Amino acid sequence: MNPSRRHWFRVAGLASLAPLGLFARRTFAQDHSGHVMPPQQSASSSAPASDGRYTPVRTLNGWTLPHRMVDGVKEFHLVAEEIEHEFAPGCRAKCWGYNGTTPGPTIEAVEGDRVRIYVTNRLPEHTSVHWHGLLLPSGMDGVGGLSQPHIQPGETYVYEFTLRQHGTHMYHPHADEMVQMAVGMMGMFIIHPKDGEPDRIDRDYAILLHNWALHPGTYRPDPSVMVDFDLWTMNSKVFPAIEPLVARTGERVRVRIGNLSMWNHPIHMHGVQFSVTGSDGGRWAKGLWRPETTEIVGVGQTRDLEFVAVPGDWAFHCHMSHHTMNAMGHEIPNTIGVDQSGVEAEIRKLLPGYMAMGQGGMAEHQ
Ligand SMILES: [Cu+2]
Repeated sequence: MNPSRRHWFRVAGLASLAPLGLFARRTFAQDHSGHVMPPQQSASSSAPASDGRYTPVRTLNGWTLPHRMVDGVKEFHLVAEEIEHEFAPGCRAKCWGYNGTTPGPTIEAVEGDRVRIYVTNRLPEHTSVHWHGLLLPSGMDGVGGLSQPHIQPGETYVYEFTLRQHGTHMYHPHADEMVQMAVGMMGMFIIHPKDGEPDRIDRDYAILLHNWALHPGTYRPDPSVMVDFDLWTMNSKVFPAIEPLVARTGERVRVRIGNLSMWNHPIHMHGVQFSVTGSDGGRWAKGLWRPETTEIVGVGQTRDLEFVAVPGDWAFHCHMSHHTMNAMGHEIPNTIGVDQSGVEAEIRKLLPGYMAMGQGGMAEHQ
């Protein structure tokens, strides 16, 4: 077992620290540095993330796609392309994403807006973009071969529709889905209610859940894997690279969670009871809200969790423990309780750098 394998065992998956109530001085401006931006957006990237009618969503470890106004239409430009992605320091892979990142940038708009979204394909194969959960004309639904021709490499396709709803939504290809989603092509699409919200939201966070089959010693996620994934991510990051949710005591916090992985995730929050207040069906009427401490976010679903921040450092994680810790390897011998003294030296003669691990449990990997 080489050192990098050992390091990979140390990265934890669907877990984040949520130091609620701790005031941390930090900027909430979206950082676009280093991302590939289409020329027409570079010229107008000063477009504010919010038009003043809502609290902008912050995508942890991610960013929000700037838009420009053209004759009353909000114009966005997504570029599908291969990228180099870092899940955590020392854990990198060739992935596919949008505008330089996985997940792609969050698209944010307001109910009633008309949006025009250019999609340029810089992948080696065709693609499309499906606006998951959005109510729109069939021809804008983005299913390659059904509602539109596929977008061929080098082509730019234009989607245009009016937002008839609000809620937490997602986007992803509906072309070679098994491959393109397995290697990171996805993003969130947030639509704020046009009439505002009865309870002011102080902090609005967006997290997209995913899983990856990045086998030890490989550099591209394996799209053929259906269940035994190696990495479980929040916004394509694993602990400790996942940014914390930060709030001041008493602030109202919303965490929007989308799931485009291949598993359902019971998302558990320490320290508070949250209310489930919305989904891709929109923001729910208050009579439908329910208090929980764990909410299953199923495959293809979104959920909005809201709470008032209390002081402390709190964990926020998927309760599938293999997802929390990142399983990495599968079908390996169970060495717990096995005396491995002397084995390491013997195996190192054949495999230099081999490290015996797991006699007392998995904690010695961490
Ligand atoms: Cu999970």
